[in-house]
Amino acid sequence: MASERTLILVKPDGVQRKLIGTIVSRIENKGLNIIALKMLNVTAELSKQHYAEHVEKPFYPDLESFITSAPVVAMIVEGPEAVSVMRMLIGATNGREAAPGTIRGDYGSSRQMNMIHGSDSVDSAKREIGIYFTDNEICSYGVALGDWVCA
Ligand code: YYY
Ligand code: MG
Repeated sequence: MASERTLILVKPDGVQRKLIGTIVSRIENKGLNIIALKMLNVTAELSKQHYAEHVEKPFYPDLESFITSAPVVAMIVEGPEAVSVMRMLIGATNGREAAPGTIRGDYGSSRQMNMIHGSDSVDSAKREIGIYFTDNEICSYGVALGDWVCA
């Protein structure tokens, strides 16, 4: 089981709706490690870097307006198969289609305002982590309970 890192954002709607703690709790309860965390304002330039695969799509202008509209919380989450585990916790893109029990399924009913971003592959995660964090902002550490939670 490979340990992976993934880039997670609590998006502007998640921050505005006071869901930072709820989302952090879900990640911690799952047994994954948060190894970097900060609040920041996403600029238009940062948005274009992050969402490079979507920049030419019709929904991109609205996505950029939304993601730059208020602060986000960026995190790096580490653990066994962290990329796919976080995508499962997050749920489908559209909150109306996301399964109950997932973060998007439990808290949202919007396709655009879906509260949380998670990298979709190990390669995307590496790229996105490099956009949001410098090496000296990352604190990788072990936890004594790790073998009991994620073995
Ligand atoms: O990875 P994920 O966030 O689940 O979806 P993506 O297909 O990568 O799209 C990124 C982001 O763009 C999505 O979270 C909502 C928004 N979006 C949209 O507003 N309208 C669409 N038709 C597709 C995506
Ligand atoms: Mg995506």
